[in-house]
Amino acid sequence: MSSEHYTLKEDKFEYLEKGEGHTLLVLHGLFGALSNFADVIDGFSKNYRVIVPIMPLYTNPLLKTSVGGMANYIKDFVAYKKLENITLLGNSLGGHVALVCALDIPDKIHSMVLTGSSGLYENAFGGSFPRREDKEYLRQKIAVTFYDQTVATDELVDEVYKIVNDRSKLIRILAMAKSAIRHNMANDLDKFKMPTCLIWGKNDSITPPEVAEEFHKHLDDSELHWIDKCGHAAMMEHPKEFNQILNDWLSRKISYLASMKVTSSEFVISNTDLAKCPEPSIPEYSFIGRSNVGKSSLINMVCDRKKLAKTSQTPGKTQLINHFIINKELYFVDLPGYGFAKSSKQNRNIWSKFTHNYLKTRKNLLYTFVLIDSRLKPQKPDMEFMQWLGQNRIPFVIIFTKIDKLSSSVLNKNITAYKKELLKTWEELPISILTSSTTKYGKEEFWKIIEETNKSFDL
Ligand SMILES: Nc1nc2c(ncn2[C@@H]2O[C@H](COP(=O)(O)OP(=O)(O)OP(=O)(O)O)[C@@H](O)[C@H]2O)c(=O)[nH]1
Ligand SMILES: [Mg+2]
Repeated sequence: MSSEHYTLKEDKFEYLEKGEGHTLLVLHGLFGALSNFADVIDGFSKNYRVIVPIMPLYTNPLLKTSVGGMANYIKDFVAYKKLENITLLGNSLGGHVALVCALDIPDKIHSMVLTGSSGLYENAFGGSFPRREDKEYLRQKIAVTFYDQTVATDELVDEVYKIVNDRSKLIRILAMAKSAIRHNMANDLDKFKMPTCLIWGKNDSITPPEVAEEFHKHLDDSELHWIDKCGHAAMMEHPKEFNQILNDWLSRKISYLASMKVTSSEFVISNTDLAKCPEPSIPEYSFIGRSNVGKSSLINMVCDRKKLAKTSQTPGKTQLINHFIINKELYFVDLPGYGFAKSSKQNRNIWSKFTHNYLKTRKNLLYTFVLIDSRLKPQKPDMEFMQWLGQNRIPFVIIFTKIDKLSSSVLNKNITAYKKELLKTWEELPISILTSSTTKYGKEEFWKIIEETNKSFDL
C-alpha cells in the first residue's frame, strides 16, 4: 500500500478519495480494503475521481452485517457525497454490493465493473474456517485466492490473522459469508441495463469461470475479459493487465471523457460592441446570471484554470462581453451579471441593451448557461430573464451554483422548490445541472452537454 493512501473520516463514513473526473466508486471485499486496490487507485486517479469507501464490516451491528446492510451504507454514502453518474467497481463481496446498489439506485449508476464478484455462486471462504491459532494453515487458505501463491504475502496473512483472531470480527465475517449466499442475484440479472465489464481470473477457484459466464449470459450489456494465470483478485495479481482492460473499456464507454480535456484556454477580446466579437465560425456558449452567482468561477473550474476569467467577492466584476477560446474549437463568453444593485440605472440599461442584442443575434451561440445560486429561493429577475429567453427562442441550460455551501437535504429541497416554481410558467423543465466551483462537482455533466451540443453545430 502506498503511503499516500490515507482515508478521510466524515459523518459516519470513512473513505479514500483521489483525483478528478468521472467517478469510480471502488467496493472492496472482505479483506484488505485499500491495499488490494493500490494499483487501481494510483493508475486511475490521474484521470478519474477514485473513491474507496471503507465498508463497516466489523463495526455495524451484527444484524446489519449483511450484503443488504453494506449496500444501504454505500447508498447513504452516495447521497452524502452527492455522487452521480458513477462507475461501480466491485471485487468479490464488493461486486455483490455493487449489484444490489445498481438495482436500487440505477439513476445514479453509469456502469459497473465486476471482478470475482459474488452474488451468484461462491466457494465460501467462511465455510470451514481456519483454526485460528494456525498461521500456516491460514496462509494456505488465503493462497487459494491467488493463482500465484506468493501473492499471499506475510503482510496479507498477518492482516487476515489479526481479523480472524478477533472474535467479534470473525462472527461478522461468517455473517457476511452467510448473507452473500442467501442474497442470491440470479433472478435479478435481467434487470440490469447499464454497461458492465466483467474482468475475471481464469483460475479463480472462489468464484470460478462459470460464474463469470453466467453473469455475461444474463446481463444485457456486458463484456467479459479473462486474465490468464490469475485467481480471485485480478486487480492484485495482475494489476497492469487489469488496469489496461479497465482503461480501454472505460474510454470506450465514456466517450465524452477524451474530449473533456481542456488543453488550451485563452482570453480573446472584451467589448460591448457586437461587431467587434470574434468571427462566429465555431460553437459558442455564454454564461449569464445575477452578479456574484459564480459565472467567472465556473468558467475557470471547467477549464481547470484559476485566473482565466476574473472573479471577485465584489459583485459587478465582469462588465464586458468577454470571449475565451477553448481548445481552439469553441468560445466561452463571460457576460456581466444582471441585478447588480449598486450599478446605476443608466448602466443597467446599457447592460441589458448589449447583452440582449448579443443573445438575440449571435449566430454561433448554441446554449446560454443561466446560473442560479442554489442557496436562494426563486428570484424574480432570474424568472423574468428566462421568460425573455424563452420568448426569443434562445436555448438555455440552468446551472445551479455553489452547491458545496449546502447540505444535500437542503439542496434537494431548494432544487425541488425551484423546479416547482418553473413549472408554473414552463410546460417542460429546461435542462439543469448542479455545480460547485470549489469541489468541481458537475464538471463532467457540463462537458457532456457541450460535447453533445457541439455535434449539432452546422453553420
Ligand atoms: N463556495 C463557493 N464559492 C463560489 C463558487 N462559485 C463562486 N464562488 C465565489 O463567489 C464569488 C463570486 O464569484 P464570481 O465567479 O466572480 O461571480 P460572477 O458571477 O462572475 O460575478 P460578476 O462578474 O460580478 O457578475 C467569489 O468570491 C467566488 O469565490 C462555488 O461554487 N462555491
Ligand atoms: Mg464575473
